[in-house]
Amino acid sequence: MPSINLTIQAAPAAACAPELADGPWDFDAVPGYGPGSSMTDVIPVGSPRQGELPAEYREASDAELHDRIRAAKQTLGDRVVILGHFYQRDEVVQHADFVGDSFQLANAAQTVPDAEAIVFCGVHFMAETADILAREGQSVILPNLAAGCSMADMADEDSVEDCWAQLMALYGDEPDAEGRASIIPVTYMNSSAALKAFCGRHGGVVCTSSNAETVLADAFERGQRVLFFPDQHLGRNTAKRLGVPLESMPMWNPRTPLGGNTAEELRDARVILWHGFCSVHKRFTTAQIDQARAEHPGVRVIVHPECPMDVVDAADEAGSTDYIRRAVAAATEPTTFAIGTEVNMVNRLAAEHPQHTIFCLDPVICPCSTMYRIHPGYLAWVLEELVAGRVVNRIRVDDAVASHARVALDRMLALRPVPAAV
Ligand code: CIZ
Repeated sequence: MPSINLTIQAAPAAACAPELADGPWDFDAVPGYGPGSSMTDVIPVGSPRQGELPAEYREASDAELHDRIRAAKQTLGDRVVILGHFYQRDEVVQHADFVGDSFQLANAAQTVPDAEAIVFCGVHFMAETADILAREGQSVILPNLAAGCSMADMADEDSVEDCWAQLMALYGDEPDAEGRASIIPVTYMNSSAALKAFCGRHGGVVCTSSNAETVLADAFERGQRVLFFPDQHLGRNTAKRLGVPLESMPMWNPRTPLGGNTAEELRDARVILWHGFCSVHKRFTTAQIDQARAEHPGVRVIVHPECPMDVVDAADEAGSTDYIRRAVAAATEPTTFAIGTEVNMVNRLAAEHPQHTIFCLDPVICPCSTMYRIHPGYLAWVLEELVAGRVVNRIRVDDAVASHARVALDRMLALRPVPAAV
């Protein structure tokens, strides 16, 4: 199957940015998320930057890099486990021991107890989660430190603390007559370890896109309101499914007093939505769905719940990456699927299920720009460093942060376990 890299080299006009044909080291030196879906998002000052990749990796051919990755992996054996996120490019995923969503992968690493190193081919918050769940003595490695997540970066710890202080001043921290807290913080898995720890400290919880409904329903039983961050769309789509009216879901704009709301609006709120979004899923529109339906009568449209509400409402189904993967695998008759999620995952599903017609709802190839930074050159480098006895690009979460974050993760797991990686 052609990888994103090859597709772009073959048809640059169909890509959203011509720099996608360059190696990531060409834009690693420049501030910003790099070409792709989040290229216009503002990168926070102080975001990790990747140092220069040694020339031998930048200059190696694709074939040489793959040979070197395979050889290093063979030398390391069970001492290393490579995790590939669903959104990762195929040139990298072909070397992964497990493919899955972020939480599935963090758990999958624990099924290889002899692994001293977990190489996470995903983005920064995913490597942090893997480190939180890793056993003593395991190192989690992110092959390119500049692989962040623009959505996770939209909710930084200081802004959330500031928001919380304003909400506490408004609501107080006394429970109501039924014992419900004034507000419960819920963070999406796509957030920093510091925010997961914030939730752990304040009676809050983590959710994934597969269990958001269960987690929110439980938070409504324990609290009068929910502060949901960082993805407004997952929060809105999920709360709407639970019957919360849109007028009870004000948006919180950080650095604006009361998030840009009146005290009365916030008192009446059921869910306060953080002003964050995923730049990949924000690209999907109802016009694309209309076009898919016009061109492919009978098409089954499945979108991710990080898409805007009108897109989720116009689709036939909405669900997490794992839901989408299982829905396609379960279709017994040849089916046409139009899928609203990251293009690498959609192309992989199309290659794995040739009996179906599967295409991405967005006709312009615009991959997740931060995932895209994990190039085989970086993977070869971190593995060969391990062979030489050196751990580079280690992601470490401070012990105190990790223990509070684990509280919020455990609250989530007590509600509903997450399915395993493949
Ligand atoms: O948690 C993940 O890996 C992401 C980014 C989404 C999902 O639906 O799995």
